[in-house]
Amino acid sequence: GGPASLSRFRGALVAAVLGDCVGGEFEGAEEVPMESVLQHLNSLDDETKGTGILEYSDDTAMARCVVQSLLTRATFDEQDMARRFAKEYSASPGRGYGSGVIQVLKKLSSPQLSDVYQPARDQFNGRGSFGNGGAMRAAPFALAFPDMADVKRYARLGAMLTHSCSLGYNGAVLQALAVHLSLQGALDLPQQFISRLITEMEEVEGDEAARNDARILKEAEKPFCERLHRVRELMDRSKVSVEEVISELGNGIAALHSVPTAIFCVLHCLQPRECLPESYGGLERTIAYSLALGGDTDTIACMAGAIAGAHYGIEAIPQSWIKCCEGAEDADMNAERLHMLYHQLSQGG
Ligand code: F2R
Ligand code: MG
Ligand code: MG
Repeated sequence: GGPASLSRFRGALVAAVLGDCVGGEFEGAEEVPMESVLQHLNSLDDETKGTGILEYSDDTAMARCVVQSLLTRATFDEQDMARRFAKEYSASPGRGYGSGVIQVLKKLSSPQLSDVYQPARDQFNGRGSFGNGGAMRAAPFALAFPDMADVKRYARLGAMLTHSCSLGYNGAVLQALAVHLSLQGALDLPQQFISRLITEMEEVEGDEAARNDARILKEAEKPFCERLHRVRELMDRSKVSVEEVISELGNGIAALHSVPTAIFCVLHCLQPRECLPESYGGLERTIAYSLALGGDTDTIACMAGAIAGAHYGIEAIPQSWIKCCEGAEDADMNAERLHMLYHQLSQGG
């Protein structure tokens, strides 16, 4: 489809859920042979194997809250979103949440709470979380707001409800920007896509809070920009091993060690790769490759899935995968509603 087509919205939201559901199998594994990934993905096609339904984790649980809040309020409403996070956690606490964020979600359910951003600020002795929990649920901001300034502003605020460290919330901004650009068809020109992201993140990481956090945590002056430069370098190499990707970009639970990695997965899989079946299209390649990196596989595949899904559209996603994943059909329906909201807002509504 053309820029911001319904197919791209559906692809983004559905592939994010698939990445989370199929990635859960390998989350935390140090090494994941591609053979095991392909076996896992093949089992989704084989009804006789009775894979059953793969459940979604915190990544999708929180993204669903973001979606419902944006659709109900038709804008960003921090009180409403915070309430939904807290309610969702208390209804289903066993979705594999990060060990720190649980404290925030419990505090958010208190009726006495006056500032919904305060619990996040109290995390990690006042430093705030740099985990990827803000980024893993950032895609819906790009699907609701057509204006890039809104995408940046609201992805940041939405993440700050749980992640007050700039290395956490700027990961969410980067992820939302990647989905925003992909929706416009920007992945047709991969070099320009990465340059655009670097230019935007130069500005985002230029603020004082970000510079301060980077200095305290002994990271590069603009950590996400530095990682995006590494992504560009890896893209230019004729051959890249999984080990090199992990050592240059990471595969961990920090936003800095997973959002640029997810972006790399999408870019690397725009073309067929020797290690992946020829029968796979780009979306299937992206998900499979994300899982083969090991580490935080559900979250990296979820974020890569959202960016890739916005590029390839819903038609690229195997029906058998959709049928196996909890929440995928809901995501498809919600994508249609977000598409309507996006186009209403783009007409000034
Ligand atoms: N939690 C997991 N996976 C662990 C295994 C779960 C297992 N399947 C189960 O069911 O038990 N996955 C999910 O967590 C990630 C998102 O985490 P989020 O929301 O960012 O949480 P949190 O707690 O804020 O941060 C995660 C960890 O990062 C470290 N950390 C963060 N900020 C820190 C700081 N300022 N100083 C020191 N450490 C910091 C801590 O270890 C946090 O616990 C996703 O992968 C999602 O899938
Ligand atoms: Mg998870
Ligand atoms: Mg994870």
